[in-house]
Amino acid sequence: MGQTIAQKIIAAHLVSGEMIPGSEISLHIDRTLTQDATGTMAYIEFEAIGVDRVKTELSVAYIDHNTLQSGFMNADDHRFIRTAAAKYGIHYSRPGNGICHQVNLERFGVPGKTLIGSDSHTPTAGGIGMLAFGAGGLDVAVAMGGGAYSMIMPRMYRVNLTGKLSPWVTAKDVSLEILRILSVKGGVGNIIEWGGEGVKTLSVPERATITNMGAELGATTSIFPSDEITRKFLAAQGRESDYTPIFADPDAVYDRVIDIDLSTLEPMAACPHSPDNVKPISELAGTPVSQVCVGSCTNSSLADMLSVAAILKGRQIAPSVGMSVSPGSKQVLSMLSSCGALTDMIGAGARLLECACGPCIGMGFSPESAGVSLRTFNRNFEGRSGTRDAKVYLVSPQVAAASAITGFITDPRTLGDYPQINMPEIFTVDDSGVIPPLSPEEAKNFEVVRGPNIKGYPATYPLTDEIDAELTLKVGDNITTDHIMPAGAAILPYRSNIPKMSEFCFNVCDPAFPERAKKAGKSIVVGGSNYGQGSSREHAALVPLYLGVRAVVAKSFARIHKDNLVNAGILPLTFADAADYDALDQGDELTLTGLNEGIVTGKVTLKDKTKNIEAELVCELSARQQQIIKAGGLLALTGSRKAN
Ligand code: MIC
Ligand code: SF4
Repeated sequence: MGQTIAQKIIAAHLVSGEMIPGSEISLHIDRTLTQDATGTMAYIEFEAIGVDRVKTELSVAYIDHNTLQSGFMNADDHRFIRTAAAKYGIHYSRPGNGICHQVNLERFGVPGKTLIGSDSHTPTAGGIGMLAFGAGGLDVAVAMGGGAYSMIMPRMYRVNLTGKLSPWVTAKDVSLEILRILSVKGGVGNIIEWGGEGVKTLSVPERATITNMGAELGATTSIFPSDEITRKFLAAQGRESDYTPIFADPDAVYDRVIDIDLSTLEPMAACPHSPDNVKPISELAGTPVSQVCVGSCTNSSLADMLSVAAILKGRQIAPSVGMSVSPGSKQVLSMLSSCGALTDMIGAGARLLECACGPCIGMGFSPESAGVSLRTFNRNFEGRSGTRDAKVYLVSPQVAAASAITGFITDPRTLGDYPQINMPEIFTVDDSGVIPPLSPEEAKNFEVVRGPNIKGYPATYPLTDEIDAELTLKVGDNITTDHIMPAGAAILPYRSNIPKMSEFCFNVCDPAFPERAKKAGKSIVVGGSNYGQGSSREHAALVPLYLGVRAVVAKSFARIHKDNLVNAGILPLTFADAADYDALDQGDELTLTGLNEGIVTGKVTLKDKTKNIEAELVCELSARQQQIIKAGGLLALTGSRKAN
């Protein structure tokens, strides 16, 4: 039987397990990436594992999220990451060099290799044919130490593309179309492979926009074939020798095939507050806009920026609109500057921000009260922009630029002919923003520098047979990690300071939660379906752990968050009968019984002592995860193995 692209790469990296969907496999990881908001914790964990030097073929530490530096905290964290990178054999991409996923695509991505990154959008590299996964910091630390990365063998979905995008319709619209079809939970447990004749019409950056937003589907990852277009992109980056062709076999079998005819798509937007709330721009046209942001790891390539510049050229942004432009990398910015496109953008009134995540993660440029913000980003969760009542729409760079000019949501097709965009044959390569590590000899006497903001890993708890705890919080469906552990300029500087971060836990849902949880000492959180969707931030598990959360009972979990809960030693449980969710209320006294056996058999009983009722729960853990939970988390397990 033929194989899919992902099955070929998995087979070549399989360390243990069988490639049967639903069973656990472990993969050898060739490369890792971290960013600074998750990186401090990842390197604290790497140090705790106690390996002297990374064992991967390449590991890169990027600084791109926490670049605002209002106070010493972020700068101290950058110094910690820079010195840890130098000592442990990791390349350091300094602030200003660009957003991790964009720089990885340009300078490091290699078809056919495996990559894990402590950022949920790591699958962006699937645009260049890499098998790339978002993971918690601890899983990345383990991979840097030479350990395998475990996951449930995903099912294979194929999206078959035919036709060609019409002028003004873009890869972003393809991402929005698949979100419309599958929803934010439709990708859970699946790898999405893109294929068909239509693929040949998409450039590598366009493919990367699509694989990037596969994270919003909850997909394990997304991947494109590595073909002639990939080869040309690598050649333009001076890296043709990194090219290997990879295609699915013609008789590869998929669990589901979705057909999209590119020529039928039109410009679209994801409306507030979910990436799958998709509507055609034609239905939204005329809505007044107060802010437009171009950039993020989804849409910050040179091609994206050049099209925005071409639309803005010779025009002015509407007086009511504030527009930001954050090029994805130093390469993009310097090429925009040398070809004059930057002048066209700032001439039109756009504000140039640095090559970083910026407004995407609420690091500045928050919209005005109740403002309508059009963003070329990938997430529009409530409050993520930093303005609680803002309404964020996710759109293509073309829709963003057209709307910035008019001040209203605008169908760019009304602007007339699509401007001519000339892509260079060769990109300007300057890798001086990436600092290589010290040699093992030099590293011996080199000190990693920690600032006072770095507080270490919270206390962990080995599994007990019974957990008696209060239900301190009940939340609904599709709770994101931005609900559990919000980001933004005020909170992100404390990513290495869990006690301080805990003050903000679940703030979007219930600001009284941290105090209540602390008072309860031990607690259980109840959630709906797709609990923990979105980011890979393990802080959404570590902070609840610090606040005493011992178990989360939900209708279903998002993949990375479930892994992070297990790694933190928090028990993830699901309702055998989803209707039992309705019977539970905040404040109920709960008991989980028979846990030692339950984690093995998969059956756990929940007693609600307040209401005197019982519910059957499901505990779906692999044998490896059972060991982790018993020990009280992956770090505790690693420590106990070292001690024996
Ligand atoms: C995000 O887009 O939410 C982030 C910030 O990049 C996160 C990582 C983080 O929380 O640091 C992600 O996507 O994993
Ligand atoms: Fe950065 Fe936004 Fe991409 Fe996350 S989604 S990596 S915050 S640009």
